[in-house]
Amino acid sequence: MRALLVLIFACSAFAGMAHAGDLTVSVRDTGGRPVRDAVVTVRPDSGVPSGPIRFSWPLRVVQQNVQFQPYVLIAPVGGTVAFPNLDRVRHHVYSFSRGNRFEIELFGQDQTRTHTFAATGVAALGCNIHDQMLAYVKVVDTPYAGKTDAAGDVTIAGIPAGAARLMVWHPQLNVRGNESAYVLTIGTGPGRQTMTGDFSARAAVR
Ligand SMILES: [Cu+2]
Repeated sequence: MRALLVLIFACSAFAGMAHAGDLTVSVRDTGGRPVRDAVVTVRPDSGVPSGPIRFSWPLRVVQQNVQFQPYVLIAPVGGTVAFPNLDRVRHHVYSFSRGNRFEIELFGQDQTRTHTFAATGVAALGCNIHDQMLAYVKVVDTPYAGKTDAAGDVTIAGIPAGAARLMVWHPQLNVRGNESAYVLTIGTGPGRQTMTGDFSARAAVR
């Protein structure tokens, strides 16, 4: 009896997975060139799982060689991001972005500070000392999110099948809010979508 129950449970778990698809999104500029660091998010009409969102990448923006790394970080809403300083010089990290304003005053080599991002949206990061330092934290409320690689592609796995809303954000995407929305249907198995846009906008000025 016990074995039978386990089997039924295993079958229903498998059936659940069969109703999900992997979506690969290719982001290109109007010249057909790949666009890296575009944030792709998918929100199924059926909703997103409850509970905290966990991503496979570290929630961290390093300061090294007087630059932020990475240039774009995707963080879940409510997520705490670490800001380790690996430089010998001090940095003073800030964001004036609505909903995610914060300031981390001067901190030096091998020191780490953290900030918890309470609102969805974009936090443009700067440094009070070094004007050229610029990075973005895209705060999202869906686990179905990813960032395009150097080839302009990203694959988001395990999206529930059905109608969904796809968003593509990039600091230079020349549309309102630097973000475009699409409606699509997620099938079971692999799917592909190409998004072409004008990426000639100036990065956000603070
Ligand atoms: Cu700095």
